[in-house]
Amino acid sequence: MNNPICDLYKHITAQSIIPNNDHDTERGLVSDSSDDEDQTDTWNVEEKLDSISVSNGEQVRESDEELVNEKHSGEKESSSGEQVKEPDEVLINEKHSTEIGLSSDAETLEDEILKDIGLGSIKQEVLHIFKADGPKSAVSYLNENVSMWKNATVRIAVAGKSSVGKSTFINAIRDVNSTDEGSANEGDGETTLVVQEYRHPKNKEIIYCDLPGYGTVTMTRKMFLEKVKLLDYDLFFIFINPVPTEDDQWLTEQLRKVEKKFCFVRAKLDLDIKNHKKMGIAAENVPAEIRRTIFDAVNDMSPVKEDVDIFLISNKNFKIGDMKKLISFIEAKLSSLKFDAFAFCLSSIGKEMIEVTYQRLQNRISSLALMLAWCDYGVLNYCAGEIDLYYHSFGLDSLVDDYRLLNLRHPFSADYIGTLIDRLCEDFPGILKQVVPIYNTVVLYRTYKRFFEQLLDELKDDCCTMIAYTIKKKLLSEETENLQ
Ligand SMILES: Nc1nc2c(ncn2[C@@H]2O[C@H](COP(=O)(O)OP(=O)(O)OP(=O)(O)O)[C@@H](O)[C@H]2O)c(=O)[nH]1
Ligand SMILES: [Mg+2]
Repeated sequence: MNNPICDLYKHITAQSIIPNNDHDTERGLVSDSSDDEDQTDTWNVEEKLDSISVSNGEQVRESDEELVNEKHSGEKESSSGEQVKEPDEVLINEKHSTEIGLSSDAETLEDEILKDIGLGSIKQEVLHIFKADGPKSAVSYLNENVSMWKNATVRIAVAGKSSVGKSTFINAIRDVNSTDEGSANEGDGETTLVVQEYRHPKNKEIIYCDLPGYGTVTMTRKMFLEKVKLLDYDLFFIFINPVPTEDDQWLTEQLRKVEKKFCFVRAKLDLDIKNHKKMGIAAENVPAEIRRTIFDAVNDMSPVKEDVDIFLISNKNFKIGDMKKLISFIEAKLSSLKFDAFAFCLSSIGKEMIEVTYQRLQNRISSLALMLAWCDYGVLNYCAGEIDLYYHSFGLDSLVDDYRLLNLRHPFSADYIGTLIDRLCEDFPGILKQVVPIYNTVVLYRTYKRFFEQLLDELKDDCCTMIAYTIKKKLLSEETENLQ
């Protein structure tokens, strides 16, 4: 059977093997970071992989005995709650299984696939393709499954009258400051007559479109419909304040006609809470009151009493109000593919959003691991690409100087990603001495899964540390500005 060990083997022989003495699991996948190296390199997969193929060193393990005696810490629970075997233990079991032959591999793999909830609805399909057309076809299918989000375009229309917070929202959700290049002008009160597109800095295919105002002399409803092609958008956020206008209501009718999803968004909740506090009304009662006022207005205007989704948020602080619910609404309305692309750009806007990004990345691991286990070439490229995606999605690839202060587990640099890949290679011990003639697919599958699950958990922790630090730094600079 073909397997990626050929690639890993090439990689191992090309690198001098890092002594294994300190690779305990307390600090995670890699226990130490090389402080002297330039950690600010821009990561380039091709470059790194080129550097991997430079040959030197040939330190190998001495004996089978050494392999079996190697330190391991017994069974371990993966983030999905499943019991995962340590590689050495798996290896020993597999060694036994190679003595009795590899015929059980296919059966064990089938069991493994069927019980893996991470594969979701595709498990039957994958098995069918594997059995009918072999591992190559299964790899193509899985590759498409994990890569398709890259082709997704998400267009979110942001509509509403002037000063309701559209531009501020478009900046905040993209983690763009009002002074940054590509930011939407906040508070200028200039009504735009064209659709203005704002692309996400992390993924240019996530596009927020600031729609022109409607129902004015310069932009009649008819002109609006000519200019704005409603079918071009995945979702519509209609910003309102304090309640929807008749023009907003008219827009919802147009959207219903063409079966486009929309919701009302009411920003500035922070201001409402502040103002109500001054009047002696408890903060926790404010959202319910605002919501009731909006529902009353909607019901008065609309002859058809339909449920409408309303989200109360603060563009100045996404922790306040319904931002998480708004994200769940987006998840429910977008295809899974599009939501992946959307979620991979979310983590930088707050700790609550990190979880969304994390979940979507975690959902990929089973498909990825199975693909790698069946893959017979390009494994290192896939692994590097996945690691790169984690760093990028968690915003950990743009750290410049500050990370040194944060003591992150996996500080970003091209060299460091090479070290992570080295560690993955070390998860296949004994290969150089051919203690095990061949790794079976189940071992590979479990090992890849465990590696990516652990790395993802640790990078999520790094992301939380970084976001907490960024928020603290921002608050400090605001305080300093206020004092001046
Ligand atoms: N406190 C607070 N202020 C907000 C919030 N959202 C927007 N603002 C402020 O409200 C003002 C108007 O916001 P914009 O985002 O420019 O409004 P807009 O809907 O884009 O307005 P036009 O471009 O004129 O259509 C700005 O001064 C913002 O700083 C919010 O959630 N909280
Ligand atoms: Mg604006």
